[in-house]
Amino acid sequence: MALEKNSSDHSPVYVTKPFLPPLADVVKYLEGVWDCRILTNSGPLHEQLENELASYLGVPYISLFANGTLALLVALKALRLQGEVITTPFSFVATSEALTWNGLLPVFADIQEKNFGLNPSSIESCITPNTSAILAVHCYGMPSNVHEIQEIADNYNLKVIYDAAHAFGVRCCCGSVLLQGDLSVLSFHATKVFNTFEGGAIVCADAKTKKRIDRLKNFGFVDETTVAANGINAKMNEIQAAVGLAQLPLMESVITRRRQIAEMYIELLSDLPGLLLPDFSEIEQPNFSYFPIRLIDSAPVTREELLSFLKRYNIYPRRYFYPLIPEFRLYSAFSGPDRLPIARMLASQVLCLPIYPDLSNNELHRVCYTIRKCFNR
Ligand code: T4K
Repeated sequence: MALEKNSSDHSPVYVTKPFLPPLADVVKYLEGVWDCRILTNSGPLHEQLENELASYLGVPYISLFANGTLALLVALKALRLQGEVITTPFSFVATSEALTWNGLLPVFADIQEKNFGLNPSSIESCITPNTSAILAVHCYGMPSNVHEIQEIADNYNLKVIYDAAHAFGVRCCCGSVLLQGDLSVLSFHATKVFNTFEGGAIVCADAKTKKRIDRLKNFGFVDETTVAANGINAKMNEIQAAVGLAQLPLMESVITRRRQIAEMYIELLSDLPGLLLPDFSEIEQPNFSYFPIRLIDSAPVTREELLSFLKRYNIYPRRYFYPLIPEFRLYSAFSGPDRLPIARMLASQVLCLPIYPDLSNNELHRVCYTIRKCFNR
């Protein structure tokens, strides 16, 4: 593919732009809401979206939430965890915040270059008698080392929770990646592959667990007069569900367009020295939620130099995830980044390039042309 220089367009290109279904499709659902006046508390659209998502994702049970962070909070609560939880330093801060809000101690293990996920041997070295669980992230939608992690969990009697905020629709060798571990948590935030403006979900394997999760997200109510657990209000409302229902039928085309963009980036950037591109080839069904490139030592420019250069041309990639969570002052007491060499290296190298269905080929060429210009190529 020949790289086209498009100098006439200077409009901003952000790391992502939310996908939206046709407004008329959302309005059709909203007319029903206006008629029946059930706005929230497990209304008909909420129930319909749960059913349609379970079937689309190929999972047995799913509970919808107001956002992914509340879903994470409730997932950890539902498992009645205590003490220490081994987790990744290389994630959005919400992953650790969900632990500390539950009174749990995050213990940061190192990650690996291959999939940006927790390194099983580093997990093992962090286990103490107080460890109750592993909270791993399928970073950028790349499946974690699910078999090794489960083996460790089984050996030490630990629960496994996957923060699958980036992993909507991803399938690994054993089917949906959301079936791994005890619970998986999704985010449907505006910036995600599938969005309900704000939103999230917990995937679980059995009806009893779903019931517990559903009670926890509704203040712990069992019935009108009984509160059985220290719950919270984390329910998804009917407007969010309407957006989700209108969007779900379009997901195949959304992911296909994301794939095309990823393939074009690979074609247009793969010859640049010191620039490593993400490898989706071993993932059964990737979702291309992010496009993380890495600038290693042999690149002619640093990550920061490339970032400033692109910004001058109105292109705004993001350093997901920099700084590492334990480098935030709030978390520095938990564990020093000195025992996290790979995480620290990756946090200094990664730049997530714009990837979203509405990114035009012209915009993509502009991004690649500007990167090449910064590389003097
Ligand atoms: N676990 C993981 C691993 C996560 O990545 C996240 C969220 C969570 C848990 C928590 O899930 P939620 O509670 O959020 O459901 C964004 C998102 O706010 C956050 O959801 C996401 N991870 C994180 C990786 O990225 P920011 O601070 O980068 O967002 P922001 O506002 O700078 O948006 C990025 C770009 O997207 C903007 O430059 C423009 C574009 N944008 C954004 C929004 C919100 C739009 O065009 N329209 C919009 O409405 O955190």
